[in-house]
Amino acid sequence: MTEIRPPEVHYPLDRAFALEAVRVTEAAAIAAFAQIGRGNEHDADQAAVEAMRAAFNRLPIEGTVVIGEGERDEAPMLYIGEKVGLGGTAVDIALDPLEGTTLTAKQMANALAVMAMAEPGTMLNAPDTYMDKIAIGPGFPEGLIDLDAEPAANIAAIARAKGVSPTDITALVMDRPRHEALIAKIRKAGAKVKLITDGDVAGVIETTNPATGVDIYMGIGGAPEGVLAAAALRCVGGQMQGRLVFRNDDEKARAAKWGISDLNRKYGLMDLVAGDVVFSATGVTDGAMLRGVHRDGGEFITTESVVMRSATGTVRWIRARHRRDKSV
Ligand code: VTB
Repeated sequence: MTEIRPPEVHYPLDRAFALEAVRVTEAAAIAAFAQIGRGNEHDADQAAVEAMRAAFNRLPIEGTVVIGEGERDEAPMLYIGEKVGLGGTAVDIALDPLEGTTLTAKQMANALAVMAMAEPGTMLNAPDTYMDKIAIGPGFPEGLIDLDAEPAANIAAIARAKGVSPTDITALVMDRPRHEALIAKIRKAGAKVKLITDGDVAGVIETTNPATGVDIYMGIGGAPEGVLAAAALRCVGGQMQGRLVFRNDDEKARAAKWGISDLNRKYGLMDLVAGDVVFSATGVTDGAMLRGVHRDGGEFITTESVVMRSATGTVRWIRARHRRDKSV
């Protein structure tokens, strides 16, 4: 007699946790809400970190933080290597409970709570250094842009691919003295520059949304933020390259500690996040992509989040109404 077996069930982790993921970033964003506009970056960050950690610890995962708040000796919570969750499916986690602490403290646009969960061992264990990044949204021929090409060449390539003039192209760059030459080159190439003060995870994601008018992200931001942005692009589509930038030998030693041997390596999107991944972001302050946390009426708090899966490319926007008198 043939044995009857149930069909093999392949239930990938990012499918199982796509809707759980949003609770984690919602919790961090709601906790940061009370700190919006209060000029206190430390308290804003701490509130988000504590809430995010508590939310992770309610999930049936065996999570390992690979991109976190810092190394164990400098971050009391959600440090790199910390284990979170109730136990269950093994996942690696990249997180930034408050991407834009200054934006939150000053009540400026685009602060987010973000995190990505991926199959173990598939996200770059980026040290807390800088990363030179270039990114574009989906729909372009593979290999269109190159981190090592001149800005004018990248701008010309994207203009050609879009069938427009370089003068119609907008590049998003962080407003930093280190980008003076880059900004000048972009403008010389004819393109416009949109400057942001912080929050380059949201900045990279802007390239994927035609409504923002941003065609390309360029410049040096945080390396951990680079991995988080890559997780989003893996889901929504797009191209990205990055290379770690070190300011001193101590930073190089940190990279070595996380197993990076080629310090000059140019990472492609799949090198930054190789496995199936789920990415979730909740708006803290109102922004280009997401509305921030608001208190609508006396007892409700509203949040807006986006959750994406790389396996299917599904992008879900989730607007939630939370009762203030009940826990998240
Ligand atoms: C960025 C940005 C962050 O740090 O990666 C940036 O996304 C890089 O560092 O929001 P510098 O501030 O030194 O340029 C933030 O602005 C702050 O963490």
